[in-house]
Amino acid sequence: MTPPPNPVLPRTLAADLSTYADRPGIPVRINGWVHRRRRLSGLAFVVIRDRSGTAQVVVREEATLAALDGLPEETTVEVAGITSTNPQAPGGVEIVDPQFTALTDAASTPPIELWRPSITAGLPTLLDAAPVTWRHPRQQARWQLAAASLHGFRSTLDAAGFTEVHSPKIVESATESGASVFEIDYFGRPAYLAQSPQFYKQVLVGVFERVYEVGPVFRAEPHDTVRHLAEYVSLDVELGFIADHRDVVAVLRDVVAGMIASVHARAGAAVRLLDIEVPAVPAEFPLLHFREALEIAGAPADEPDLSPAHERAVGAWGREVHGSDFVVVEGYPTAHRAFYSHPEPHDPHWSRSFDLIFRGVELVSGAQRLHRYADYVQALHARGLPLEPYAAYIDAFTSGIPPHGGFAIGLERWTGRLVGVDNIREVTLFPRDLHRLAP
Ligand code: AMO
Repeated sequence: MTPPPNPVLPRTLAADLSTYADRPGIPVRINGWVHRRRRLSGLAFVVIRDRSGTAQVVVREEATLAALDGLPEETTVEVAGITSTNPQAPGGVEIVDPQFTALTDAASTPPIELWRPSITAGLPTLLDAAPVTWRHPRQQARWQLAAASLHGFRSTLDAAGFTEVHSPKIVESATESGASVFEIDYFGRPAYLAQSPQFYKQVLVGVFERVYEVGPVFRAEPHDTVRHLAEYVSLDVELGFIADHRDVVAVLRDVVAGMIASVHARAGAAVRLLDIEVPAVPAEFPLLHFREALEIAGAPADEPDLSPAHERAVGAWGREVHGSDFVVVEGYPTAHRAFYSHPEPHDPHWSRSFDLIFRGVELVSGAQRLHRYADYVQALHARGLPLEPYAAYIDAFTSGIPPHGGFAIGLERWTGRLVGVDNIREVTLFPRDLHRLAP
């Protein structure tokens, strides 16, 4: 019979064992996963992993050595033992004279050896066994970068007078006309999974003036690409009383700077473990007109949009000419942006829209929006779109919505570029795509 978990000693986190460096001989309790067992003759080292890092436990007693056979890697355990100074151990302190208590049944063999410093398994293996493979310290570090970025996004906007909102994900019309939409059966009538919070964030400017939302959005992407998912996390921002889209770009710059600051402040260990280069954020993003971007990319002047190859060329230009990982391209052709985009008043062929290219990949789309009811009616009409599915949305523009604009950052693209992986599935906890619905 194993003794019951020891409730008397408070739990110590692995990372906090270092505080015992000058206090050997103190009883401590840690909880975690068996990360690795290493048997030598008459002795074993057991590495325990918890949310803070790893701790080394040294086993010498016969019965405990024998018990280790029943505690394979990934079993969760409680370990009560005594602190001992050892410069070789993580934090300079290890635990000796341990007593192990299994908190679960013996774990089955993980699909990858989580204790190895690097991961050699291919992406399908990582994704198929995601609940376990995310435990690898390098995988955890990737998500820690995303989590720190989310914190920076929120705290920057909170400090700038924005209100966090949540909008419905079951909606009655498509918002992003170019992208495919998932249709669902909503109590016997058709509805859709929201492609973005676009309409809601705009009408909420009429309430709060400045809003943001962090949430899932859905795109029925029929293509298998390394930068598209069927469900992703959209970081949406919308603000009122702007002069034009440049005011929105200025907020975007501060938001990105806040995300980077938070990565340094909250995910420094992840940055070091993954050895990534965290970008510097310039005081202003280098900015190109769409026409200039086409020229730089060597594309014909009548191209309607930037292809991935064009974006890479623009990204290379930003690095070479401005030493910046970020470039804003503004003034995309109005006809090829969403109907809610504001045209340039003096030359309506071009729009007051923009994209942010981060390390050669489109990370953000944004724009000044139309804010007058009559302009919406005209824009929908010009595109041959019916008014009726948009009625609930555009009616709001009869009730005083100020000139406004906003943007959306794709979280997975952000983390992917930060870490330097080509496929955004590598930084998505449980990706959804054409082929994947589980885990
Ligand atoms: P857009 O459709 O360009 O704009 O999306 C904004 C950003 O979201 C990311 N993104 C994706 N990430 C993963 N998989 C996808 N299928 C996918 N599609 C888009 C990209 C992209 O730049 N309503 C507008 C935003 C706005 O104007 O405020 C919109 O959704 O990083």
